[in-house]
Amino acid sequence: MPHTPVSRPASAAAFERANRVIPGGVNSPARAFGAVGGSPLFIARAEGPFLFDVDGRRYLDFVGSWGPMILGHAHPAVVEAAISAVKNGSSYGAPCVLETQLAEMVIEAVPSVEMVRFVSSGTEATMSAIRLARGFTGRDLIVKFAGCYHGHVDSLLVSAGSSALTHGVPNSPGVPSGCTQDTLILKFNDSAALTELFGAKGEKIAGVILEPIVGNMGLVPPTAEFRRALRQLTRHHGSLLIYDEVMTGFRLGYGGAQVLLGDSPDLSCFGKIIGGGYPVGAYGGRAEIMRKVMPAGPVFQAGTLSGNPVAMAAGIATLAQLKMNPPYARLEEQSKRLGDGFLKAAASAGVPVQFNRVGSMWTLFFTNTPVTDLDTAKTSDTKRFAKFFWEMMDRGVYLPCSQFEAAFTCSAMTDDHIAQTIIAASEALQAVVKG
Ligand code: HOZ
Repeated sequence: MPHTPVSRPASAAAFERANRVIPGGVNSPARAFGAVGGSPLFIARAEGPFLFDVDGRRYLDFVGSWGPMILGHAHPAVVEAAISAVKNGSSYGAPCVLETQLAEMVIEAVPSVEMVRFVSSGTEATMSAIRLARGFTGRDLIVKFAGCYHGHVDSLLVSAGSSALTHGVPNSPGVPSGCTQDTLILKFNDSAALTELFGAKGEKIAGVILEPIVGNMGLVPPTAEFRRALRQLTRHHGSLLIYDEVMTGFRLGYGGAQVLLGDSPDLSCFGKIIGGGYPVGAYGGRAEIMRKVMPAGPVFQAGTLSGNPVAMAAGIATLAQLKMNPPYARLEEQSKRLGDGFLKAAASAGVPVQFNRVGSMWTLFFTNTPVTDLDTAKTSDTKRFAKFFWEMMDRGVYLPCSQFEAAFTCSAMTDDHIAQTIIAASEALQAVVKG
């Protein structure tokens, strides 16, 4: 089907205006379209599987606010819960029962978590988890993997994925070398390097943090051997294994990646879905570790808006929906169909691609090299990705604006939406070949 590039004057004007008062016009670089060029969409509203921009155009949304919107936008049960919570006041700076209720739901769903502490973002969750790992073990070293992104914590902003990678600053200026000198970087899925590092420094390693299924260099699953090595080595050396499930938590099954994989980390970080679209983070794990957190123990961590009642209510409503009416089997089936359609379309257009997927998280990489870590992710043709991105946008499909971000299918999508997306992708891939 022939198509003319779409202009979006209202978004372009809104971006220009924002650029005058907000650095880069956005409040998080992932949104800036830096890797694909042009102006980001300015969103007027969202409903179900759709975003509506300020130009009045509608898009099928495969970003879902970078993960939280598994039920689609403005799900009636979540809206109702948030409205009734906000009517009771927006923030108390004092405990409320909603916090305990959400904590109980997380603990019930995730066997490795016996106690949980709520914070306000994924960044806060990972920052607090590594502080706790250090406080608990009395050691300093933290191991992370190239291409994994754990928010913008100073000590973890090394070889970082997500927008740090997209914008070419995997090690940001402004982070003093003193903050990162105790962070050791390894290649994801490299069990041999992990074994060697633990052989040399195991007794000094406080913890190993990873996205168990990575979303922040595009979707990259772990090998079984890598996961086994992680658990065995950390256990043997008394280091804590920390799963950053900010993206995967309650996304890849009720609980998260660890429930899907049958893994048992010592600490886990959550965010996104457990706040139902409101600002939330959480970290949790075995009670003996969590009892070191102040005021139960000496490891300091605090926050005025931590356990915010509106966010708690939205999180409770979201988890209740996911438990009562689990969407996971259907998301798996639809996302698989989408991937099969993309692969068929790419083959017929003659575009080499890899489709990496676990459940409803996926990435179409523009490379003929299987993607298993950051180096292989970087073999992708990002120019082809950018062309594909805009061709999809112009056909009403909103994808993550970087090759190095996972896309998300949501439960509000119908079989027709999946079929329309495959048709859009076939046309877009033909356009990619023409350049
Ligand atoms: N953590 C999100 C997915 N990579 C990005 C969100 C953001 O940085 O705005």
